[in-house]
Amino acid sequence: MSAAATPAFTALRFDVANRVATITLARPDALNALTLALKRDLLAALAAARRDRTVRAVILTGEGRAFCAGQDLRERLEPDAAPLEVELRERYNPLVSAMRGLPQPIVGAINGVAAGAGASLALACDVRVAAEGASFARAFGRVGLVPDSGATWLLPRLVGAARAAEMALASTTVSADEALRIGLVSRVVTGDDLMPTARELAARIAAGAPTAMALTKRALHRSLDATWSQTLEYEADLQGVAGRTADHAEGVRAFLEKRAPDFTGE
Ligand code: T3D
Repeated sequence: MSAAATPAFTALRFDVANRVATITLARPDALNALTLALKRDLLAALAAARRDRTVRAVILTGEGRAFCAGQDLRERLEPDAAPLEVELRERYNPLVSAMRGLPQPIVGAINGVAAGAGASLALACDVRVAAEGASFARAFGRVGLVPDSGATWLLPRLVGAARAAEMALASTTVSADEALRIGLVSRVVTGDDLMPTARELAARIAAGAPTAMALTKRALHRSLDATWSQTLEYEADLQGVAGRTADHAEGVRAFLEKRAPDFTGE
């Protein structure tokens, strides 16, 4: 994609390098709380990543000491703020749906606290790696709200019903180490190692055949609410699609010729 086609972002940074798009929420003074501008930018950044055929994986992270503190509560107090249900249907739901529907897998580099809808953004990533000082705070209860942006669906599926209920109802904050123990993240590393680790994971994803990666993401998502037999059928359908790609043929040739495959996305 040419630089001219990249939208101008005011509340985040969007960089593409080595087939990986990095989206950095950039309102550090407000712990990257989600304003209208940031939500608009994030949706546009996901669309830009989707359009860019060179992008094979995405990293989502935050600038400063927080990943994202959820809805910007100052903006909520403005007289023309949309009713909550409208805000959810028109902004938050499209955002987390765009993350889940993005063909390229998303690595969440959880650099600090992820609270409220910020935690929901983290949950909507495909892979999560956390810095030692990061934490997950449901936060909704403290401001008299219910978990949203897919949290009540994703959380029990990721950590089980009992822990999800405790986090959601008792608004307990989960440290990075606890998040690793309960399966909310797959790795915890030092703050200095966070972005290198996220880039390494993204590079491993980017080295895969793009169609296979996109279909694998789709199958993993679909399995969360499908039966065993539906999953077997779905895997067979997707394997049929992957098996007809040039990348599959290239992968087999590369294996037999004892060399690294050159996947083109075809
Ligand atoms: O439209 C809709 O509302 C839809 C629904 C959305 C769902 C939600 O996301 S509801 C949940 C909203 N988020 C929260 O309730 C979290 C609020 N923040 C906190 O609880 C704490 O800030 C943290 C636990 C995340 C971190 O605490 P701490 O002590 O490390 O930092 P701090 O001092 O509280 O915050 C630092 C600054 O960030 C501070 O600004 P200041 O005083 O230095 O100018 C603080 O006001 C600001 N900030 C933090 N979170 C938000 C925020 N500003 C606006 N909105 C925030 N959510």
